[in-house]
Amino acid sequence: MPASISLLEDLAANLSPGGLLTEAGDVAPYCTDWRGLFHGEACAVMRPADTAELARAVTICAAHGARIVPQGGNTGLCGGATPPDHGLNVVLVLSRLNRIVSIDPVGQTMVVEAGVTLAAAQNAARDAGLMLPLSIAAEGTAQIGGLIATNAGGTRTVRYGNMRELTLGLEAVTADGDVLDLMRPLRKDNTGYALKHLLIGSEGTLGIVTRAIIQLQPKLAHTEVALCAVPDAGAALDLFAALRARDPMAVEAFEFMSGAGMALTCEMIPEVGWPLSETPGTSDYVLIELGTRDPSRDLRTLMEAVLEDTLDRGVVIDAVLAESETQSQGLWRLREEHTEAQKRAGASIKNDVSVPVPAIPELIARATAACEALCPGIRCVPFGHMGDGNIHFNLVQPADAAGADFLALSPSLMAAVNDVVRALNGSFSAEHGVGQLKTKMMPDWRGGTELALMRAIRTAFDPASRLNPGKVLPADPASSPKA
Ligand code: 2HG
Ligand code: ZN
Repeated sequence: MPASISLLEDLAANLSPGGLLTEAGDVAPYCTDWRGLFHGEACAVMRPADTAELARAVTICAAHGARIVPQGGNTGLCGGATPPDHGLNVVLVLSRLNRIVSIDPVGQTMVVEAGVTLAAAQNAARDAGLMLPLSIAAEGTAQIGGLIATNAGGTRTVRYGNMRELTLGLEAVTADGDVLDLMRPLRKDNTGYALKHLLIGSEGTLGIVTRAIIQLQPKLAHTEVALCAVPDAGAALDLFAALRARDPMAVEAFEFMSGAGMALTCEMIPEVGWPLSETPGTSDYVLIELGTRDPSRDLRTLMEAVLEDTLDRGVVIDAVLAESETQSQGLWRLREEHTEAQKRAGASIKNDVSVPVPAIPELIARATAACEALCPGIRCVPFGHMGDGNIHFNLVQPADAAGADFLALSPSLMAAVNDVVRALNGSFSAEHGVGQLKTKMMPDWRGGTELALMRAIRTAFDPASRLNPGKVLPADPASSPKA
């Protein structure tokens, strides 16, 4: 829908220089997602410089009936930051809200604006002798506001929790342009409903996160990183149990990678290097990071003891321990490049699912069999956060198939995986959110009272559904369609 001149004039008059993009060529990059799967339309991109300016812009959009699509680093995988392909949409980019406001070394907290990248926030914490314990592959681009809006997880959730657990307070702008100040740096605050927790993970449908107080941790004194070859996912689970039995607090990350995923990563991105003697893909793999804050603690002995025991029992086939920071990074790269490698291999379907941790081997076995039956030649690449029960059960097109033909199978392949997930008491979206990719699945998985309450909450925050329209909740058949 074309924007009325007065909307753009009002926005231009209220945003500081460089704060409004209206040329089609400037707007276009903000109307598609990182994977190029979703495409939408917007009449403009707003880039406010601070909360006050952002709130003014939101008020103007409300007055003109324009819908707002907040966008952080645009690294999401469910189309949550891409505007719809119809209606009067404005993309709201937060990258100019990029200040690290303060760090409290005693409370070990950081006040940060929403547009700061995760890497910049991590570096600032590190410079202060602290640690921001959230790690994701896209941390150089992903922004704090988006991470809160999607309740991001990543590779350290097993030890520190998701973004929800790290967010002490936040500030958000509501659909009407009011500033909701929840910036309370408190670990204890039982004063009514926890609005902060409603906003976290709401994917920009309840408010736009503009600032936050993040709980930091003391810096690690040292870490040990190992890559292990294991016969299968069951053995990986056994290894996880063995590590946790020795010291649950030492496990900073425990990441599973199937042989197929590792082989694909080494094939698509050969510069990752391969540290084991076996050919990549011969077995499954686990990346372990142990960490301690005690400089005198000998983690190497702990790691070696667990590996010795599991090698003896045939739970681990082979292992390599990093001897330097560079080698640690090299081993991590084998894990972090999985997503990029799958992108390069052609069309892929993402199933970001979770099940109770002990059910992971069964999930992988049953879902693999179901997908192979539906699509011979399909490449199942389950990998991810085994310690959290969160597996990215991704599906890559057969090498000789057309991408479009493969994507046409998406509904049946996703249903096959999700049938297994449901049977195992899991979730169809563990980490990446619902976005626009999975709204249709909500009635089936979160129906009845749960969905009705979610709709009521959405209406309470944003009665006209103007914040991030078409995300999280499917259109309500009971109400008339909105603009
Ligand atoms: C990761 O764990 C991300 O690396 C992306 O959540 C996973 O590509 C994916 O599906
Ligand atoms: Zn993940």
